[in-house]
Amino acid sequence: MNTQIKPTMHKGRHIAAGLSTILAAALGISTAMAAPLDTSWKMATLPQVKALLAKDSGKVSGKTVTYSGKTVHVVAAAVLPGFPFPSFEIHDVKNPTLDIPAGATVDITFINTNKGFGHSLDITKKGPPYAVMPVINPIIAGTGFSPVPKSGGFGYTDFTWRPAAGTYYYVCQIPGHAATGMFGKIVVK
Ligand SMILES: [Cu+2]
Repeated sequence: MNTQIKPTMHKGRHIAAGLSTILAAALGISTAMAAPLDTSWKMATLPQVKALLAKDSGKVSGKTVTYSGKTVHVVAAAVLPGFPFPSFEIHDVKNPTLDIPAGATVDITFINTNKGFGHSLDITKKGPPYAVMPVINPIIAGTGFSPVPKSGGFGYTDFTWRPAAGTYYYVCQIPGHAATGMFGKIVVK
């Protein structure tokens, strides 16, 4: 039995490694500036960050950002200058509620603009309160921990999410951040 299982596992690993290489090449991902063990983060200057933020496809009304269409683009920053630490911002609204139509494909871009601090944007069905050491389970989609921004460069990454109708939360999983308010609600209906 062992002799059959071992080669199969080996083969699976090789296929996985090959696929990620192909994907990285197809998406034009540069590994040169990314954090170790994670090749999905790209780097932007502040003007590039502002251009990315302007691509959010939602419309703001109070503390809610409403999206429409079959493909929506959410662009969130972590702690823009002038906002209280720790927080997310979309269209300069702190931790807004996102209203997303059911059936939409959601492209999410997350940019960490908070020099010296890591953040994440991860999606879960688990609502607040969150513990200081968050063990938020399960995470449905998200970025995982960002690189820590240094002078002049901010890490950003994208992921695609196809949610079923329901209520979700976007949270930062760096210890203490969700517990002190770094989260927001997502309503898909
Ligand atoms: Cu955070």
